[in-house]
Order: sequence, then structure tokens, then C-alpha cells
Amino acid sequence: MKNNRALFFLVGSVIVFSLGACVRSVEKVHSSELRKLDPALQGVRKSFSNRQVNDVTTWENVRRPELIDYYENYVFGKRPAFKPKVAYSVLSIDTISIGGVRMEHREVRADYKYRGRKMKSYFAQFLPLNVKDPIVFVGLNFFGNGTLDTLHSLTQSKHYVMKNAGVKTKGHHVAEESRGTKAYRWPLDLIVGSGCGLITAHYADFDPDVNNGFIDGVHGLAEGRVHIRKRNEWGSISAWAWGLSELQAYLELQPETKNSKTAVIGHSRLGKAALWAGVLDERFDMVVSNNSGCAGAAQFRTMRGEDIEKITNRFPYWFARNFQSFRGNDSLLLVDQEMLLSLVAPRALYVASASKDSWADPEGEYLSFYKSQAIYALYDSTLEIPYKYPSPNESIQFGNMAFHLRAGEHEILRWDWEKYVEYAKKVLYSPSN
Ligand code: GTR
Repeated sequence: MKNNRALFFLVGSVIVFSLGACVRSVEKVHSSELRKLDPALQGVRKSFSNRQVNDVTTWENVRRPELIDYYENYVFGKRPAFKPKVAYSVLSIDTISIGGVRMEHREVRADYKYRGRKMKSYFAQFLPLNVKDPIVFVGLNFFGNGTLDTLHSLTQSKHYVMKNAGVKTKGHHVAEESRGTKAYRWPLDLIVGSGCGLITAHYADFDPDVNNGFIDGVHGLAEGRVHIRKRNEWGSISAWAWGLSELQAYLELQPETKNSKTAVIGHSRLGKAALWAGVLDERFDMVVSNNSGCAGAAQFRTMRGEDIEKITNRFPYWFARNFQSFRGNDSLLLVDQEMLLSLVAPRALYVASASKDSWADPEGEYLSFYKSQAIYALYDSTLEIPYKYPSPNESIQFGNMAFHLRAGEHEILRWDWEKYVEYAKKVLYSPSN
């Protein structure tokens, strides 16, 4: 019996793997209607059926839904409609002090159940004291909550992480010495000291960042271990975006934050996830992309830095299988990333690049930002962003759109957070705050 089961899993895995490996040629990947379109002639203000988008109604009823559908089918993949049961347990709740700033810190375990399968995630939340409905930043972290601070109430992740000397990882896991090593990415004294809150979880709780056939994380929860993947089904970015919405859902259940405005934020691959979460989930009032690069804020068509071939060579599982058909043919996609950014409109959008981050193509990120004003302008006729690529350390703000170019490398630093917090308070602040 045991042997039969093993054989069944082996044969099943081979079939699933083989089906997963085949990639449809780029000529055939689009649906028959889309195949007739010339990719070079697409623009955010023209629908696939050649309708001009000159007003909010056409944008919201025609173009926006078809673009989301396109990104689901050809880029990030479609999520199944599933609703797991979730139970929250507060593991600790304390008043703590970080960098001289007192704050409420709690850790919560979310236990998910679906069709007999289980998954859990640890949420770390930091809120200012005596601030009504604080603005809350919602973001995933790369190395587990234990790396945000040396506090022992922060649970260390047991999941796979990238090897990283700075984090003092032991192989692919964090160790006791890893505690607090990523604190510089999460300046809690600044965030909470400015009257804002933060909720975060380890991204691997929702999907470990390994190419292991979608058996774990939220894919495993929703679909089980044996699932034949269609070409347009969800990859890891979509799973992480799902996790971001789960953090938002938790905020809505607490009296302290149920009326809070929220800003979804992410760096690099998690910046791609933050953008996709912000597009799908309109409960996020602001979306922050920090150095999100290829398949995030950067243009595909500039052909600088990372491209579809490079990203899918290393990370095919981040995307829908259909996306691999565009390897070496980035300009045959019917979208470019000003369209992804436009899908956030009219909510606040903050795109941040770093001057030496050539892999993420900062100029391509600015170009997407600049071009997405075509949709923001439908909501705000005064908007007029000039095409002037900012100088290092310059930040620009126009209505609900902001951009900065930090001088330096691919990172998220206190300097970036200073700008995010200041801008969030400017655009999301309401009399009830
Ligand atoms: C790189 C990847 C980028 C970016 C980055 C990161 O290796 O090529 O797309 O996501 O990782 O997440 O740090």
C-alpha cells in the first residue's frame, strides 16, 4: 500500500512536472481575438477592441477590467476562488520601546484551513500609542519577523530563506544570530514615531520562494499536492499578493485599525507583489513600489536590465506559465508596466528607484510612472508630470503620484521610508486620524 502510494506520487509528479515544463510558442499564446492585435500599437488609453479611453467610466468599465484579465492570464496568473477558514491567536501583546519610541507590539498567528489542509502565518504588528485610526503600512519581509528587531517576542521563521551573510543565515534558514539583522529595512522608530503603524509577515509563510511544484504555502492550501496547472494559473507573486490582502483583512477586524487607511509596500520581488496586491485589492489606499524592477514598475520594452528571459530563467514559478512564452519577445506582450501602475489609479501611487540599481532599470521605472499619468489625469485634470528623469536623491510629488530616485544601490533604507511616511501622511491623512 505504502509502495503504491509512493508510485502514485512519483508518476503524478512526473506528469505534473512534464505538463508544467511545456511552454506554448509566442505566436499561439494569446487568445484568438488578442492574436489579431499589433503589440506595437497598444496604449493604456486604447482598449483591445480599439475604443479610446477618454473618461473614467470607460476606464473603469472597459479598459481596467480587460487589463486585469490580461495580467491574470499572461503575467501573474489567476488565483482560484477559494476561501479558507482562518482563526487568529494573539501570541503576545506588549508595550515596547524601539529607538526611544514607545509602541504597542503584538504577534498573531493566523491558522488557515481549507478542505482538511492547513497553513499558518505569523503577523507582527506595531502601532503607535494614542493615535486614532493610524495609517498602517502593510508589507511582507524576506527573512522572517525575527529579523526586524532583536525582540524575543518576534517568532523566527522556520521557512527556507535566501543565504545571506548579513542575516547570518545557516544554510537556507535563519539562526539565533539572525535576530534584528534586517532592522535597517524597517525603521520602526521612524514609522511609529510619525504616528503610523506596520503589519508584516514572512513572505515564505504564504509561499516559500523555491521552485518545488506549488505544493506548499497558499498554493498547497488551495489546491493540494497533486494539481495539474493550467497555463494561466497563479505563481508566487500572486501568492504573496494574497498574503498582503490577508494582513489587510486582519487590520479590518481590530477596533484600533478597522478604519485605518493602509499603504501596501514591498521591495524588489516583494515590490512586484505589492503592486499586484494593490491592483487587485482596492482596500489598499496607497501602493508603494520600492525598486520593483522587471514585472514591477520597469518597462519591458526598454530592454535594459532584467528582461523576461532572465527573470523566468531563475524564477519561472513567480508567474503564470503563459508568461514564459514571451522569453526573448518582451515587446510582444500587449501590456507594458505603465498599465500595471495605472490600475492603481486614482489611489495614491509611490514608485521609488535607486540610481545604481541598473538591474531594475530606474529610468524604465520612471518611464512607466510618467506614462501612467494618462490614467491618473482622467481623475485629476490638473495633473501634469513633466518628462524629466529626477536627479539622485530627488523626489517629486504630483497629486496622488509620487516618485523618488534614491542615490545608491538596490535596497530599502530609512531615507526611502522618510519619504513614504511623509507622503502617506500628506495624502491619506483625514480628520479622523
Ligand atoms: C533578483 C531578481 C529581481 C528582484 C530581486 C529581489 O534576483 O532578478 O527581479 O526581484 O531579485 O527580489 O531582490
